[in-house]
Amino acid sequence: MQRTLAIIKPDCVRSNSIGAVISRIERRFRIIGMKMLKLSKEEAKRFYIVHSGKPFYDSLTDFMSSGPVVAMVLEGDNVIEEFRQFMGATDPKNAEKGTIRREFGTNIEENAIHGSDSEEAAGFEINFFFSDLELVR
Ligand code: 3AN
Repeated sequence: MQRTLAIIKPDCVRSNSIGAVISRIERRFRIIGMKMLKLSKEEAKRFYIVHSGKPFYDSLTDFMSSGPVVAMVLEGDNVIEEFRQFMGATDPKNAEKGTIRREFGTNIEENAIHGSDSEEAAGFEINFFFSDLELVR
């Protein structure tokens, strides 16, 4: 059994699309934890530390701390890869039809949703947002 960390990003919260996105997620995946919060700039920088050398790091962390997000933990066989497929490509204009980013994303930065890209990332990201007590067993 695998776990992944999903985040409904600030753009998607601002467009009042939380319900629509969660509804789609729960049709396909098992949600075992969920919370709404607003990251500070420093917290966003810590969360995205793997991108600290990239030219978009400052802008990305400004965006991710610009408003509330909804963080979720999903559990299932191969959930990391399946949820990545479900989100669609990073740039919404390259994302397949029917994916969350294609439907709800605005551009390569404001792309509606995040999903962990490996087991190592999922471990770090789940611990970042949730304690064991906050996950349904
Ligand atoms: P993904 O979320 O598809 O795994 P990553 O890990 O390459 O994409 O990038 C993390 C986040 O950084 C993306 N979700 C997006 O918000 C932002 N991002 C990625 N590439 C760019 C870029 N070229 N310009 C601006 N923001 C970007």
